[in-house]
Formats: sequence, C-alpha cells, structure tokens
Amino acid sequence: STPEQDIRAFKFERILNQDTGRKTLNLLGTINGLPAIITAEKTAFNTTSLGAFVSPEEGLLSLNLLQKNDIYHWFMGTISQSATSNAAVKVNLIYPCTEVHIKKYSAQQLHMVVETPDIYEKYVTKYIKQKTEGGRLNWVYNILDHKEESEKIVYEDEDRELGFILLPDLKWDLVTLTSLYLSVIVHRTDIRSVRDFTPAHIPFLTTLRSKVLSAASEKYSLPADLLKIYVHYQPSYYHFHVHVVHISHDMGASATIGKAILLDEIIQVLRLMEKVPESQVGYKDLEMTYVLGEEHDLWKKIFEPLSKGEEPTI
Ligand code: M7G
Repeated sequence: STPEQDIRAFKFERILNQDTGRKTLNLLGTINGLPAIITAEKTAFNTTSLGAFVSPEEGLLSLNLLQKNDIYHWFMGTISQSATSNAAVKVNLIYPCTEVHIKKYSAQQLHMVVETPDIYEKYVTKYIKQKTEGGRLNWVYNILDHKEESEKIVYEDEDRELGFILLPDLKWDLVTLTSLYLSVIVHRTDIRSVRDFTPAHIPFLTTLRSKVLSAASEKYSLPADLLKIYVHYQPSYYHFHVHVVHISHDMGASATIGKAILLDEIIQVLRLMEKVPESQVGYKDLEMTYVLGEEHDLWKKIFEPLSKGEEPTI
C-alpha cells in the first residue's frame, strides 16, 4: 500500500496531545490493526505572495464578519491552499509506531533532572545502549547509506571519520524559509551523544560547524548569523546529529533551555577542558541538567526511582 492509502486507513483512537497556541495535534490510532501516530501542524503563512492575501481568488476565498465595533472588525475566513505549493497543514505519520513514540507524543508533566557523572555512568549509559538497538536508528542508516532521502541532501562530506550529511529535517515543510529546519547526521558511529565528547573532538566539531554554516547559507541564500546550530541532550536518537534551524523559528521545547545546547557552547566547554591537567576529562564529567517528561523512560526507570531514594533497575 502507498503512504497515502495507509494514512486514509487510519482509525482514530484518542488525542495524545494538542497545543492550541502552536496549532498542533497529535493523534493515536491504528492502521490495519497496528498502532499509528498522526501529528498535524498548521503551516506558517507563505510570505512570498502577500500581495494576493485579500484576493477572493488567490488569498482569502471567503470571509464571514463576526463582529465590528468602532474601528475594530473581526472575520473568519478560508484561504486558498494547495497540498503541493501552499499547504494548510503539515501531517506526519509514524506507522507502525512503538510505545516509545506514543509516550514521546503524549501530554505529560515535565521535571528538571540533574544527571551527575555518576548517574550517567551507572545507569544512563545502559539506557543509551538499549536505545541504539532494535532498529531505532534504521532511518539514520538509510540516510547515511543513501537508501532514503538522498535526493534531498544539501551537502555531504563523505569522510568516514569527519564527514556528515546535511539535509532537511522531517519537521521542515521544505518551503517556508523562516522555519528552515535541517539536520546534520555524521558518518561516524562512535558518538552517541554530547556525553561522548572530549577535547580530542574539537577539530571535528569546528570543521563540521563551518562547513555546515557555509553549505546551508549558500543553499538557502541566508546569512550564516540567521541560523542557530544546536544539539539535544537528551536526544531521541543516539547517533550524533546536529539541528540547524532558522533563527526566527520558534521551536518551543525542542530549542529551549533544558534540552538544546548550542554547538558553539560545546566547543567552548571542550576548549576549557583541554586546559585541565587531567588527561581524560570530557562531557562525561559534567553535571547535566535537563527537562524530562514523566512518560520518558529515563524518568520512569532512573530519575523517578532516584527521587524516591530507590535504586534504579535498568
Ligand atoms: P533528536 O534530538 O534525537 O530528537 O533529533 P527529537 O525528535 O526529540 O528532536 C532527531 C531529529 O531527527 C529530529 O529533529 C527529527 O525531526 C529528525 N528526524 C527523525 N526522523 C525519524 C527523521 C527522518 O526519518 N528523516 C529526517 N530527515 N529527519 C528525521
């Protein structure tokens, strides 16, 4: 079956989350009896054809005046749209999805947690190891092997050790420049997260940074200082990757304190670590503070037990 036939066969079960401010909706359902998640997000306005915004043919197709009061008027309207060039909504389908996806897309209470070097070494490394197994990184290897998305690659450095692929993130609609969202996926497979970095990685990161910035700014005719480059801790996928996002794009939780770390900051911290006489110092030695949702396995298996004085079993 085609992806479109699949999504049409979606049987709605329940709403996982909804954000009326960000205009997003996460739905759980089934397709052919298997669990599936649909996430929908209303797109940003296309600012290239605003001259036609009020046109009844190309812009506001119909209008309904709700109320007027003095100089104030409020209407509801429908807008001209097309799925290929001017879409109203971006829809993502994960099918079949796992329990981990369902938790990730569910509304949940958040907590600040402090991951000490000790907690990292004793428990989190085990968790990370589990999360690299079971095909969770298939989509990453598909990209690196040019099996999927290869026609979308913006830039590739094929070096096995220093190289990477720069390409559009699945969160991007591929059109709206001010919500530009690219990913950098590195070729090397020995870095699971920022925790693996030591000063020895400084040349790798600085070269990656400058190559990514020039490739992205050239491709999209954007000054490099309109791009923010950051890394997640914790990420969802433990193969090292970097987020490259337009500065005007408000990403909500995914680009904020307690989740995103600027690549520049990582490089600076590593430069300072380089000066520490102890030879093996690296990100594994830092206390990392971040936000976790209650549905996250790290919360359930490690931080919730610890907060109750219990020994985590992982
Ligand atoms: P992350 O920091 O591990 O997790 O980033 P997050 O999803 O919590 O942010 C992984 C990034 O890879 C995210 O920005 C995803 O949108 C993106 N991504 C995930 N998948 C499954 C794909 C994919 O199949 N293709 C592409 N191009 N990007 C993906």
